[in-house]
Amino acid sequence: MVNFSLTLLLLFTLLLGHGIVELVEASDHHQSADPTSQPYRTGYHFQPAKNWMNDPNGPMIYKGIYHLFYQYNPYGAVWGNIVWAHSTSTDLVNWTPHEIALTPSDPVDGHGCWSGSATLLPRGKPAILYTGLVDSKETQVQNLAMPKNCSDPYLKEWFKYENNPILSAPIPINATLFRDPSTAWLGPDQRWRMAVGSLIDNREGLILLYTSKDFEHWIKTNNPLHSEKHTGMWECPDFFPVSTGDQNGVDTSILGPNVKHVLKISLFDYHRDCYTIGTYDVNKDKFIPEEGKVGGVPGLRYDYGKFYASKSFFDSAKNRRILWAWVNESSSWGDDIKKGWSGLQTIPRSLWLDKSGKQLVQWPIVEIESLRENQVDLPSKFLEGRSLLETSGVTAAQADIEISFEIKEFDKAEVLDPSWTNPQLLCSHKGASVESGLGPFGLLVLASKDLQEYTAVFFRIYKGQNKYVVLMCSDQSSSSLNNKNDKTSYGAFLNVDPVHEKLLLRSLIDHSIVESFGGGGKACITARVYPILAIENDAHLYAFNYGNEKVNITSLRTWSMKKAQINIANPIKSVASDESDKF
Ligand code: DQQ
Repeated sequence: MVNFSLTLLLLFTLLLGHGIVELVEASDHHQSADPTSQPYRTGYHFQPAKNWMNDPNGPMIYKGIYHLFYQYNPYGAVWGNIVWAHSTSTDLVNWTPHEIALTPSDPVDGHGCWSGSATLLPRGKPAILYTGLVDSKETQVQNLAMPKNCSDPYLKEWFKYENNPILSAPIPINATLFRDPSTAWLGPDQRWRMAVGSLIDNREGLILLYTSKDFEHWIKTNNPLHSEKHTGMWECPDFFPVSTGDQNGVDTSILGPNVKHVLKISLFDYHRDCYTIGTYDVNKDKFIPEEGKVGGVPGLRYDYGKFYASKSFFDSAKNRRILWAWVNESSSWGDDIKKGWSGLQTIPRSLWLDKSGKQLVQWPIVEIESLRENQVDLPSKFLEGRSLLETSGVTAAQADIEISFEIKEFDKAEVLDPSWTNPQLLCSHKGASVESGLGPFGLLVLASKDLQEYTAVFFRIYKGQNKYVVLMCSDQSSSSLNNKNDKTSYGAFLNVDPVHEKLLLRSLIDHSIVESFGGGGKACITARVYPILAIENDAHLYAFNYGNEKVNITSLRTWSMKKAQINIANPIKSVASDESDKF
């Protein structure tokens, strides 16, 4: 196999000498790096000031304020001592930290306050359902918590319902495999429904369903909402309707002919978030997938990279459904402890049903564009085979880039072997270093000047049996000279027709995270990378084409991203009120 770094390095020197590599300069203005920041700390992704963070919990909008709770270890940068930490925002971009919302207390959650969800009850009153760990054996129960003061839009203080737990594991469920209550939805019979993740008979993942008239007393339905054999434990279920007519989100309780339902589960054994689109029969309380299996591998995934334990909520202020997910580190525990923190949340994504009705589409919330500055535009141009194009004038370590490719000649496309059905495997066999007829072409991000380090996000086009097949990859194999990191390559087949459609790619680059959206959000891949050379102002950004056939860049637009104010302000004091809320 060709050593791509070396090849690109030689190619780069050669082409630069011949004036073939262009430097796209729009402005001399560079955002100066914050000298106090660590190279891997992000500028606009949600993370606590320090320590460990995992799942997003209970996202909601209440009295115009966005809330995000999250699984947090107050004492260190590794998982443990789990509480519900809490932050709020008015724009989903800048976040203010609050006091911890839920801390362990015997007997209902003395060993941990694990994941759960928020539900807005009639008259808008919020309630949290979460998993409590009652002993050191990880016995799990479900608990209810309510705000102490509903007139406080920041919902700073919470109390636990006096009759907790509201649920213990039913026979024959193993009580250590019973967790993560979903946002509840209200049926036409005026009963609430709540989904809980579980496992039976060793390998059958399932979603237990409970109903309640008053949100306090819950009864298990006879059948699970859905189950599948040989899939392992299902964590963090999310169940919600999506509109079939437009991109608007809908409230979690909406039923009817204009919606389909989405069931998302987090597959514990594979550490991936899978979903299926289907119909929900509210009378039988059954979810019927339209196609395939929710726990199938390969199946539909929100993100084909590092992305887990996601949770969505309906943003009634802007009529959209927003998705959050935990992005774990790819570094060693030792390095996490040294840097003092671990875990990010994705940029919140709007999510809707694709026109085909067969998959979801995701796109970073529009508010994130308020951080864009120093726009650099490149007019349409051909990128010859085996060439590079640098985009300068932006802070390449903290940037947003959108590129669009058009393909005119398909003759050189490699034939797709019918046995190549696993895109991730294909991307790891055919990384950015392997040239072919049509591709790889895409972006080299967080790249060092000499290309010893880079993360490659790219497309390859194959000749399938009766159509062209587009593969999207995120190749981390050369992302860092530090070999202790997990550098797995990720991949997805992208459901676009390159003959009639442009190939769109957007990447949000933020020091140690690269979130990429292919085909306008039809396939998403998130990667964590820790370059040693390509940090701060030494990071570079290139468009590249390592295939034999030229491709046309129809547009290339790049922005520096400003730093967001995330969890650095002092906690907001709760709004004084005489009102003492009871459930
Ligand atoms: N994380 C939580 C659990 C959940 C898991 C514990 C998913 O409730 O199942 O921190 O990452």
